[in-house]
Amino acid sequence: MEREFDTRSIHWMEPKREVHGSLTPPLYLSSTFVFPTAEAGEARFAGLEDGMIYSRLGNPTVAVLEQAVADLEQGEAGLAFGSGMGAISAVLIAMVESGDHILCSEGLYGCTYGLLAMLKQKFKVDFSLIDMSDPAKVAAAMRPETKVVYVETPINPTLKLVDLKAVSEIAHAHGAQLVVDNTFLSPALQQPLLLGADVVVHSATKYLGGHGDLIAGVAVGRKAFLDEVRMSTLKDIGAVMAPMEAWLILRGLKTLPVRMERHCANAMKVAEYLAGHEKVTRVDYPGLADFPQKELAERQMRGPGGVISFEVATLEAGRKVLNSVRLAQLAVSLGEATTLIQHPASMTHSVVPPEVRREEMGISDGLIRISVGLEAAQDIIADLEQALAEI
Ligand code: 3LM
Repeated sequence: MEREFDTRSIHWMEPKREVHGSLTPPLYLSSTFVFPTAEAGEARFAGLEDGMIYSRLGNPTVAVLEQAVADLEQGEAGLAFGSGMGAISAVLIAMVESGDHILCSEGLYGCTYGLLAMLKQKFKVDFSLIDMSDPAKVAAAMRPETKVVYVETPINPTLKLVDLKAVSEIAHAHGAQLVVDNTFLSPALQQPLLLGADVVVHSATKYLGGHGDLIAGVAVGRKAFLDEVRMSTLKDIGAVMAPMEAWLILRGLKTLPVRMERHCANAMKVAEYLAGHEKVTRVDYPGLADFPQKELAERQMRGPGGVISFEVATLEAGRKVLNSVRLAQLAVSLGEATTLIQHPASMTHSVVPPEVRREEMGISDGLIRISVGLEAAQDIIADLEQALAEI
């Protein structure tokens, strides 16, 4: 019988417990691996024999992490990277060539936008951002040269959602692949491969690791495709995950479902508090009763996640809030135990040209993003209460 997600997030080690029966995975801090014979070395390079070669091409500790995340995302294989951007760039570069087009959700993490702008300028790979709330608009925006549909859902930082099942059907009908950035929810709350996505990418820096102590990325999808990425864009561009990072993420995975439950419960309380505050003019959070895509959130996600965006009347008022918090930490990143608060327009999305940011992505200058942590909800609320009182 297939075990439940909460069990699988802890019991990924058993078949691999080869050294001394160690409960946790051995940490192989080795850059290279000794071949038993010249013939074995040759066979490993030719892909005719399994076995380690060099830690840029694979590492036993990293391999445990790749398998564990693939299992949680219900994919055939996983591939680890030195950062979320390492995963996103390697996957996209492996999928496209000059003259191709990438169709994207209207909002994207700032550096993902930066990568696409660079691919367009230097390598003639075009991209467009479109509102995907109506699948008909996605179908209309597909071009003959569209090879990839690239989606964040929920979108960083506006929390708008994309219907993955509908969009995957459109992408496949046009011969394109769907890549989904699942960073904001983690596989505990959303499993895009089961909804038709071809590849899932993660900034493992966030909820997968969960403790704000590392930078890492993972991609999950079909084994044949990820083998190709491993031996091309990962191997030759080289954004590899270090074994220590893999080990720390494996430790984080054991508490992923429990952490996500608490992130969601805390964020729900904070969002409801913010929604009722007279100085808060807008709150975006998929768990709120009046969230515009409520039906989709309930159909596609197992929980609304831990990130909330909200607005206050002016940019100056927003700065006041950021400078007045005491418990929440004024920092970018998200998905860790500590509550983090930041200003997308001047921080995470500052690389996006202001007109694209405001008009296409819907990120107003007054928008504040909060990654609700695992502290007691009443303490997070009390902190926001005193900070909002400073306006
Ligand atoms: C942030 N985000 O604060 P790394 N995909 C998504 C992300 O949110 C991120 C990445 C990929 C933030 C980082 S801003 C300088 C700090 C949806 C990162 C990239 O390469 O692991 O950082 O992941 O929103």
